[in-house]
Amino acid sequence: MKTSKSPSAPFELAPLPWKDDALAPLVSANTIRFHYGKHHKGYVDNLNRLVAGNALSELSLEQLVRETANVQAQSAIYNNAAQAWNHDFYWQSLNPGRDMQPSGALKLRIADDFGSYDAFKEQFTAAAMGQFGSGWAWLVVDAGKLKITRTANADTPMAAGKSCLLAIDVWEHAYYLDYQNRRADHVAAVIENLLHWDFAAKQFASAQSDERAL
Ligand code: MN3
Repeated sequence: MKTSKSPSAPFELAPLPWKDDALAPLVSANTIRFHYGKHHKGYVDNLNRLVAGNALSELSLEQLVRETANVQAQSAIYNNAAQAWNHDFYWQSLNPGRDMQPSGALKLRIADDFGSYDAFKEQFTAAAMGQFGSGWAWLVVDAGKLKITRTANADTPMAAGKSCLLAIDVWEHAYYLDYQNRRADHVAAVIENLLHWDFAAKQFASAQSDERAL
């Protein structure tokens, strides 16, 4: 956790958790270089410009997203802050090791809340495919249960207090260089091969301890 912020750039572009070719060929290094180096960086740079000299720059990124959600006058700050947070989260949701599967407590809860791992994958795919235009598909904990949800544009379940476990970016910039318009092929590649179940398990454990603390 940072304790002091740079006045000109209070929000930082966190490094990727793996090398830019780590997900290739399913997600190419070229896609990652544009997606992280141009799109994600663009959101962080815009955000820093928008909050320069503003008390909002003192907040953590998560606090800033929650503070500006649904505030019309701050929609530009919200959109860039939420996209900065969503992308940080998304990179961690992806795992260069292939074919990781849910395990332990999370595996049991997937069976309880979705019926089976296959049913979970079907619902996650349907959410990613059913998002019209730009947005995100999510695995979240909502009122103690695992749920699949989707959000449009920059919106994020985190703003509404839900605990996120995994995200899939379905903006075209996430897949167009590799798959052109074939979102289904990209989504299948991510869900079958790239989901970071150890990260999801860590998020799940922390969501449960947050709930016990309530
Ligand atoms: Mn994106």
